[in-house]
Amino acid sequence: MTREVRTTFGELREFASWVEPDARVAAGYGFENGVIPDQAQATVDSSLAVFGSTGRGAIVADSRADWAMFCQERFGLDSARWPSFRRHPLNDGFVWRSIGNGKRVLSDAEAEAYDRDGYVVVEDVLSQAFLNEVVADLDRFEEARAEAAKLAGGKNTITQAGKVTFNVQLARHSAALRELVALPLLQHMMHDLIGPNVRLYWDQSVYKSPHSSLIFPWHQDTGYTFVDRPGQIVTAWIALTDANEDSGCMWVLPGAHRVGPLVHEKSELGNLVFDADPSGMVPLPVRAGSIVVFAGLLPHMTGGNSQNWTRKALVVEYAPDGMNRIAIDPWGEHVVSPANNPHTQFEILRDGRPTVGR
Ligand SMILES: O=C(O)CCC(=O)C(=O)O
Repeated sequence: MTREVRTTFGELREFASWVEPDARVAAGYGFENGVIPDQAQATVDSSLAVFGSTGRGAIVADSRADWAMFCQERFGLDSARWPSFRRHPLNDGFVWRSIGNGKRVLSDAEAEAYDRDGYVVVEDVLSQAFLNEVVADLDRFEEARAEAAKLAGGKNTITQAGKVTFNVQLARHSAALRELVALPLLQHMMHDLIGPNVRLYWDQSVYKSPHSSLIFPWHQDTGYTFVDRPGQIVTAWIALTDANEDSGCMWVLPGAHRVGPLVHEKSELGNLVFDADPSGMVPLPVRAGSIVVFAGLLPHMTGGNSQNWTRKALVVEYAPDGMNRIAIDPWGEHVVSPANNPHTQFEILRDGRPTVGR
């Protein structure tokens, strides 16, 4: 059923990323000098298009995720295109900022894609020889992790023996991993996406066992710990083996990063942001050695692995130097702590210059 909501342009202008209609479009509606006054009447329909009161074509036909969230929160209008978004209580007026000028490695088209969709895929970055070196190191930690999970009755946090294992903050223990997280390509890409001062924020391996139907549910990487600069966290998901729809590749909801931090529910499988698969989800199958680079705010999930080999991936998150984590204590007070542990969150770029890996 089509629903419509009556409002004014003044109210629509409260949407922080509101873009004024082209002056010619506005003039075509009879608004003098192409300027639409705040008190002019408007209608928003269930496709989230905006119409002026003269009833001609749509003045705005934009259904970006942040606009969808504004319409959900303000008018109770749900769009067919987007899932229902539940804002994190600390997400007070988040606005997505586009990447500026002065890029080093991203082309304009890639920067535009990251801004619009929240991700770019960089194919075939790592040689098989280097992959072998990294995987050999990770496999050593993996055995210990799987053993610890077995001793804990098969489950240790979100690791489940024989199904999926997560091994966290290994860069401090492995020279190959330290080389990987500070590859010049990644350093320069983080310069383009984050800025001149960048730290490693988090790293973890994720192994999906053969014939494991476990999914890793829809979440934002910022959905585990709230941070004060969520729009600047960037994740590099590095495929250490091939990853496709049958072996547990990455799935994303393009464009949904623009809504900022969302509420996550805790589940056995991990924190989750949507109960059901959103209709706009897309798979990102990649060959071993490729990297999916995405915004820490982009909702994503991985599927099960029906193959007879282990799907291996490394998640590396980067953040601007100076970023803080914010937790809420039982008395409702904010507990602020800097994400700058020198062993696990070391700098990779200072004033635009690589600090490690050279
Ligand atoms: O590699 C996977 O299967 C899941 C990775 C992921 O989304 C994460 O660790 O946040």
